[in-house]
Amino acid sequence: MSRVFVGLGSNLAEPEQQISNALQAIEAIIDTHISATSSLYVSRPMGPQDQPSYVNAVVELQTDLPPVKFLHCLQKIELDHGRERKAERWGPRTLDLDILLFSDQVIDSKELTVPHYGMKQREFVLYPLHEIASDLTLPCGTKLTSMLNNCPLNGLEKLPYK
Ligand code: A4P
Ligand code: MG
Repeated sequence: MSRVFVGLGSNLAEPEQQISNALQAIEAIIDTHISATSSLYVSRPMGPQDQPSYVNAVVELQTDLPPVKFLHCLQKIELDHGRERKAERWGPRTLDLDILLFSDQVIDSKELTVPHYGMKQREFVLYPLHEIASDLTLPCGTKLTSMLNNCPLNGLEKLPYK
């Protein structure tokens, strides 16, 4: 079993519902079980500013799948939920699922970079991650708490629990 963290993001077509549907779909991946889910957070768009705010969350799960196979399962869920890949970098999307951490593995292949390349700077990743795994340390030895201390909230807000 590998302990995995996945970041979820959406800013189109009822983002809260998108995240909730994605959680169900992740739980349905073979040999995979969600063990913790953060609150939902509203965040300012990173990248082009002429797009709606995002809803973000992070889940912890246990899986028996190898990393690339697990990535393909996530990509299928993105497509099943109306994700269209457009040319604009960091443009709006119905659903984005990023593998943040995969146990203590360091992966740098054409398809997959783990830990996720942007996670150390992104408030919409670090704060939800801290909510469910406050004592986490990255494979490089950096503590989550020290990354948080260097990461302003940038308007990030927790949504009320539904
Ligand atoms: N890939 C490599 N490593 C990974 C990984 N760890 N997890 C590859 C998932 N995929 C990984 O992804 C492009 C390729 O990355 C995939 O084919 C996969 O093989 P993509 O989902 O097609 O493209 P993308 O998501 O548009 O690009 P990118 O650069 O990954 O964007 P990000 O980093 O996902 O950022 N603002 C707010 N507030 N909240 C957000 O969640 N998200 C983005 C997208 C922009 N602005 C945002 C947010
Ligand atoms: Mg992505």
